[in-house]
Amino acid sequence: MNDINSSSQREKWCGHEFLYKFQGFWFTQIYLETTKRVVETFKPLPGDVILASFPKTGTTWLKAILHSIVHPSPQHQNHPLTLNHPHQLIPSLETDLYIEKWREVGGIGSTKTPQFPVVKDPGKARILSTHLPYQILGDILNSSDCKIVYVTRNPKDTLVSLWHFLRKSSVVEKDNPWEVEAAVDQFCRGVVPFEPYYDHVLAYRQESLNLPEKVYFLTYEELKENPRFHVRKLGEFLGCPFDQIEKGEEKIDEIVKMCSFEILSSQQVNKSNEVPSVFPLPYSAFFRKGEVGDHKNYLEDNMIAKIDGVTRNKFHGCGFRSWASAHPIKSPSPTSLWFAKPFSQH
Ligand code: PAP
Repeated sequence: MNDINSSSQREKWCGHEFLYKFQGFWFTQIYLETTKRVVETFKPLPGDVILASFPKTGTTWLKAILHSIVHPSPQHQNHPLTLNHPHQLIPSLETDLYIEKWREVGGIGSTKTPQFPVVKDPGKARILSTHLPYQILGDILNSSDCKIVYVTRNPKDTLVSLWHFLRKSSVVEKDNPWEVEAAVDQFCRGVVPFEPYYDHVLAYRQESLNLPEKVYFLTYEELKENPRFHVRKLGEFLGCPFDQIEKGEEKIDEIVKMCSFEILSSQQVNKSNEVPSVFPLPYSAFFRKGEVGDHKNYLEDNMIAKIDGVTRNKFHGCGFRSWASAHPIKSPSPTSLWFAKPFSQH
């Protein structure tokens, strides 16, 4: 294993934490190690479904939806989503598999290979999630006939969600809180774990335009606005079309309802204070408000203007119009043409 302190550019983040740069993206120390290990050894299986996202953009919600589509369940007490947190049903590549599982066989430096989940039912896809950017994982994902679902979210709501989440964790120390001004500044500079956010989004977006049959790209806001549409389209995309099953329309309604914030966040398992993984936060921390536009309650006007400026510059012409206030743009970014199609192209 490389000596990360000498091999990577590093920058102070919050508390006593440093971030390390790897292939253009920032990681905490443990995620730097695990990311390198993923790059060295991970091979998706044909038929795998990889849920990719920047943190706090809708991962938990999509986990619930994808699991429900691939493993349809009758609506009763023993529904998997009443017994398990969505993160228990769909493991994260870099956290659950490459940190947790490797720990079981002696740590990430161990040469022993841990047991990763296998496809138990040959008729069903294996679903894994990742926060790793396409710039790092793309060649690996393209080496197999797997499918990718990518979800993203308004950067301001993403940042506010992340800020709340991390302030609950031991990463942020009580005597050295992560102030919102610092969070905005770091987000805009692209120095937050798994950042730059904008590069993360744009690369998956580009790939979804190049290979729409391989990459399904959607936003949190679109999913809020029309969950039925996306559940139906995701069913088609994953080879589980609802029009070919009995009572398909009712099934869509059931999935939308079961995976809604109101129903999921009220499940006992999702209110639990149990800490599920190496990440020092309980299951309940993955459900906060689940609203669009909550940043307005936390960000001052100047902070909103600062993020909007970066968003306009990076996403100009990409179809994210509602994510930054209207403002004349002097120099359109060269990525302008990438987002000519609306998101819901599928
Ligand atoms: P992760 O990347 O750490 O897994 P992720 O699930 O992407 O986190 O993001 C959590 C956000 O999704 C929270 O947003 P908030 O802080 O703005 O409230 C969480 O409340 C929201 N969320 C979780 N489940 C749902 C759901 N079923 N519907 C809508 N939003 C949800």
